[in-house]
Amino acid sequence: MRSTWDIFCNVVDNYGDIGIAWRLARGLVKEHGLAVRLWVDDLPAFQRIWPAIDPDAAEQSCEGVTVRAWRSPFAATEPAQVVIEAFGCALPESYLVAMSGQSPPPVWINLEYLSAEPWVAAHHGLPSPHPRLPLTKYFFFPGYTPDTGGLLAEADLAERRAAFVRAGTSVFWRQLGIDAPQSNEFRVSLFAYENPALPALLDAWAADPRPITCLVPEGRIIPQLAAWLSVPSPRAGEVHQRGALRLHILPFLNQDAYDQLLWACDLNFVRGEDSCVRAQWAAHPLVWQAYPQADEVHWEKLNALLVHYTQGLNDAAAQAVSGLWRHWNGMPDVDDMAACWAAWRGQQAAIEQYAEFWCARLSLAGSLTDKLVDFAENKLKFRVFSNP
Ligand code: TRH
Repeated sequence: MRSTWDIFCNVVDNYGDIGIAWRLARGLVKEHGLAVRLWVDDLPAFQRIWPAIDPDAAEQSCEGVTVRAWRSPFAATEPAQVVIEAFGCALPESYLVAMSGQSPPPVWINLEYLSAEPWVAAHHGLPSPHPRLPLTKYFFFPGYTPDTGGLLAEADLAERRAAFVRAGTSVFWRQLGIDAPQSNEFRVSLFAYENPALPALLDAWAADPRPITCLVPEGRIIPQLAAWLSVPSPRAGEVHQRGALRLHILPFLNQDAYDQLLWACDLNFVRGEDSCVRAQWAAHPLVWQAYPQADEVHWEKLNALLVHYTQGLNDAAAQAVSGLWRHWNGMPDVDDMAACWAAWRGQQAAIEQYAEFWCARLSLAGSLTDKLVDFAENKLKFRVFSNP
């Protein structure tokens, strides 16, 4: 019999939490035939990445997933056999008590944030007993190596991307209301947090010898763009030209269309967690802006991914990638943006070639969805044996 799963997602800010929870929920249903309920405390945020979501519905079915509004107080609910707490969101107390009253209790897993830091593998899968209730929570760490929880990727992702590339991107651009690229044009997508390095990057693009088109889905970076362009807040559909740079403001896309944008661009500026992984799966170069944290903790995450990502690049290309990523993340002791961009441009061919290789290599980490199902099912089996 297929197991039942509850995924709890508390949207802290931005779209990464719900983006990952939704990707996982869809994968569990589509690829493993599981019965999944997804509890979300901010349905309007969910609707931005998946417009079919009704932000007012207490319960709805979408892509085979039962989506429930996570409201307070939490109505009495029979817990599922597997309970996923996304990113340490605290489960409702009444639900925890209901879990502890079940025999055997559910398999309880905290899905952690992704990091390339070396300590991740040692912490993956560790148990933590609840201080009061007879429950054990397990920590599941996504990661870039086979000894971690792996990375989210649909089983047919590579195939869909290859079909998209084979078909050519002109239909996609037309749907967005944008001309197909000219032969010497360079296309960049830009998804970013507010960033003091942005004006210098835009200056460098405006001065580039080749035309650069930058596609910006509406979001947190817009006020800075407005300031640089000296225009009132630009809206989706607007186009602005400054020197070699043509800027298109796009509506915020649904998650699948955003993937296509990453596949269609030559370079993708991404942020946080989910878009960073999607850009790596896109097999094009990327520049990652880590989610800013207190005491610059995110710089460690950035360096860890850089070490991992650049290990197969030649020295000059590795330096060009590191320089641009580090400057974009405000790290000290890096050249100015104009020099970082020029260095990156100088190594572009090697970096592009490497992105394909990296994408293929990434699969070695394993599919997070498959690993999570194996992990939970092993625990479910063990529970049956230890609770006859
Ligand atoms: O939105 P984010 O900044 O999310 C962040 C990080 O995940 C961070 O780790 C977390 O701690 C913080 O939130 C609270 O970036 P991320 O992770 O890339 O998530 C963005 C999601 O939005 C992703 O699923 C892709 C999706 N997206 C669209 O669906 N359409 C779009 O147009 C764009 C730009 C993104």
